[in-house]
This record gives sequence, structure tokens and C-alpha cells, in this order.
Amino acid sequence: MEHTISQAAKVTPSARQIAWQELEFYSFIHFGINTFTDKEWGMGDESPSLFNPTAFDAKQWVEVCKSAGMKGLILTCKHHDGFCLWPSTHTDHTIAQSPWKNGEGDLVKEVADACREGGLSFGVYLSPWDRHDQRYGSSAYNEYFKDQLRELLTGYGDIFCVWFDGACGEGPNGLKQVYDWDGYYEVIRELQPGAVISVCGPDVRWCGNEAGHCRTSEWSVVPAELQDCEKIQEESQQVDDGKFSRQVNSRNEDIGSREALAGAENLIWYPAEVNTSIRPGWFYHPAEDDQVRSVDELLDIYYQSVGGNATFLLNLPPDCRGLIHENDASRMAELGRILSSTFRDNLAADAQASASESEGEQHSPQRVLDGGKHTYWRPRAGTEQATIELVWNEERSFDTIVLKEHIESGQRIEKIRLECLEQGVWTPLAEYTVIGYKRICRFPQATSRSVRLVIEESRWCPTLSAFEVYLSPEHTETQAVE
Ligand code: FUL
Repeated sequence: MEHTISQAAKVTPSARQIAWQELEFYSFIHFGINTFTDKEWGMGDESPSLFNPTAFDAKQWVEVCKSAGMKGLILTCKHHDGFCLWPSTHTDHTIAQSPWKNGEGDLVKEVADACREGGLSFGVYLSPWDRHDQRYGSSAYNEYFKDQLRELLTGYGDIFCVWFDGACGEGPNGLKQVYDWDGYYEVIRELQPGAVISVCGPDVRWCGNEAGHCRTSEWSVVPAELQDCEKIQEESQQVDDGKFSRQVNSRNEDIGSREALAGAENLIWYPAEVNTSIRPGWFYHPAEDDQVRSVDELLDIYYQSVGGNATFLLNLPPDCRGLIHENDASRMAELGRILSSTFRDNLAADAQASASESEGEQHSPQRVLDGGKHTYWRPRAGTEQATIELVWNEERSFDTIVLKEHIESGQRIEKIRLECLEQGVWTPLAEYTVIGYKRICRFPQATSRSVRLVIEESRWCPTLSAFEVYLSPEHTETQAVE
């Protein structure tokens, strides 16, 4: 067991995983034929003539995403119904056959361009399950799928993510496909080496539910078997009753603790993404206009996911106009307003930092205050417990603390406690398990001249690259404190 733990402490992320993790919060856009048929899963026999958004505006999508502080967007270029939002030359089931822009449009291009112009990273969802294509169920389908990947990965600039779900149902002829995952991955690595492959892929792990729940201890280092979980056909989602985005799947609650890793042969860096929809369904349904998640719900998911060593992929389904509905857009703007005011002023900026010990000047406690992601504090090798303290000249009020490990070195911290000095006594503020890329700690407002982080347990020489202190605006203080 000890052997496994010291190994676990040394597993590190790839450059593409770090770049993805730094996006933190990004959108899923489910848009396609289902938008016009009011369905969640199309059958594949829908006529392309149904696709005709009246006021499509990719810039509006981008502005809505940015208003909430998102840094990327993943578009459903093809969902299970097989209809392509770009004029693929490998099928005629595309927008080229639709009345939209007289069949001259390329929606993927418009979205990719708007993202680039607005500073968002762009990613693609391409459903391996295809209920339209007659090749589905044969090896020719795998070739077709790879050709489609090639089109998407060469024609639309840099792609940060290729998102594969595990659905594997029957095609139009009743056959199921044996997906050539390794062949798909090869194409992606060759054409977009910087892109992560998510969910049914080796880089980003599905958190296990689509309801927006995140484990309290979300480890990025897990047994290698987890990489294949969503690819197993029996696991494939069998129905979609429109409630799927609210189901909780609590299996395997613990996948990364010492106990969970004991006996695992291989360990990998496989960090979690939390994906859910702002509405009950993934696609737009007018009947759900009054079921848009509240700002408090969204904040709660944000703090669990981005604040709990995962990323947050939030689905925003555009309507038949081709616009994100006003109700969804106003939630996003309000969410963004609260987040940006919460994280505007880092009170730690003028604090003095000290630590129970540190490894030389290069890893001094001041490193947690310098804002650099490559600089970090570290104790001497062999030390597993430590304390870092921030002191101000005068009292400060705060209710939110952001901690970050230097994940390029690995994920090591297992148990922490935050305390502040009140009338000479160290008083507990909050306790957590993992930190990882980012832990946002939230607690009732405290006022003190001094706050400290006690690292109670770690796997090996812990690191800390950020210790930030904030006071949230009134709204979050009263409504979203955990
Ligand atoms: C699932 C699909 O079946 C849903 O329709 C949706 O696209 C979701 C994100 O993934 O597997």
C-alpha cells in the first residue's frame, strides 16, 4: 500500500490536461435537429429541411458564455440522429440539405470563428452513435467516423477538446457498432495534439453523473481501469426520458483514496469534469423555459466542481431562433456578476506569509502569494504535515479561501484545516480533504489578522502554489454558504 501511495504522489498531468483544467468553466451547446423537433434523441430519419434557425447568432452564444466567466465552448457537431452542423463531404445528412442560408451555411465554422474572436477555446462533440448512417454497424462506419473527425479537426482551427459520450445504440438497420476507439484517438492525436479526449477518452474523466454532483474528494490520480469505464457497451445509456440530466449515479464514490488505490496496478492522471444542463433536457424545449436552474443552484455546482478539483461543463441549449433564451442568458450574467465580484480583490495580496518549514528561497511561503502558476511553496523532502500562515497589519473580514497545489508536481494533499486567530486562539474555519488544481473553501464570515492552513495529511512532500483570501458579496454570503 505504501508503495502505491508514493507512486500516486508522483503521477503528473500532461500539458494538454493542464491547459484544459485551467479553462475551469466552459459551455456545452446542444443544438441540432432535435431543437426543431422538440426531442432529446432524434431517430435519424428527420428531414434536414426542418433545420432552419431564424436568427442564429454565434456571437450571442459567445457573449452569454463570457458573461458567466466561461473560457470555452463545446458544440454538438453531430448528435445521435446523425445530422451534421457542418457540410460534411462524407454524407448528405447535413445542413447543406437544409433551408438555412440556402444550404450554403457552415454552423460549426461560424461558432468556431465567434469563439476565436471572443477569446473562447472551441471544442467538438461528435456522437459515435449514429441512428441515420447506413454504414453504422460495419467497419465502413469507423472509416466514415474518422473522416468526419478529420474534417472537424482540420477545418476549424485549434480544438481544445473532443468530447465522446458512451452511447452505443442501434443504427437504422438495427445493428450496433463496435467502435474503433484507438483509431479515433490516433486521428485526434495526429491532427490536434493539444486537444483532450473527454469521457470516452484517456484525458478527462466523467464525474459519474449528469446532475451536477461532484465527489467531496475528487482525486485526479486514479486506477488506470477507470479510463475504459464509459467505453464498455453495457454501460451505454439506454434511454433518455428528458430527466437524464437530473439523475445521480453514486457508484464508486471513492475512487482515489489510499484505500481505493491499494492494489491498483497502474495509476493515471485522469481528472474529473462535471457536466450538467442548465435545464432538465440537453436540447431546447419551450416547455422548460421556466425550469432554468437558479443562480444559487449554479453557484453551488460551480463551487463543488471548479472549487473541488474538477471542471464545470454547463449545457446551454439554444432555441429555434438559434439564440440562447433570455431566461438562461440572464442567469448566466447574474452568475458571472457574483463570481467576478467575489474573486475581484484578493485580500492576501498585502499579507505576509510564513510556514512551519520550506525548502529554500525558491520554495518560500511568499510563493503562494505571487500569482504565478509555476512558483510554489514546498517543505523539505520527507515532510508530510505543515502549516502556512498569512498575517495582515490589521484585521480583515473574509469568507472564501482559494488554495491550489502545484499540480505539475502531482496531487498530494489529503486532509486540510483552515483556522483564524481569534483573541489569541486558533479557531477552525473549515476542513477539507483534497486540494488538487483548485479548492475553493467557503465558511461563515470571519474577521481576523491572521489565517492559517494546516496540512494534516499528504502523500508526500506537499506543494502549494496559491493561497488567496476573499470576501463574497452579500448575495452569496446569505444564500450559498455550505
Ligand atoms: C449523453 C447523450 O445521450 C445526451 O443526449 C447528451 O448528449 C449527453 C451530454 O450525453 O450520453
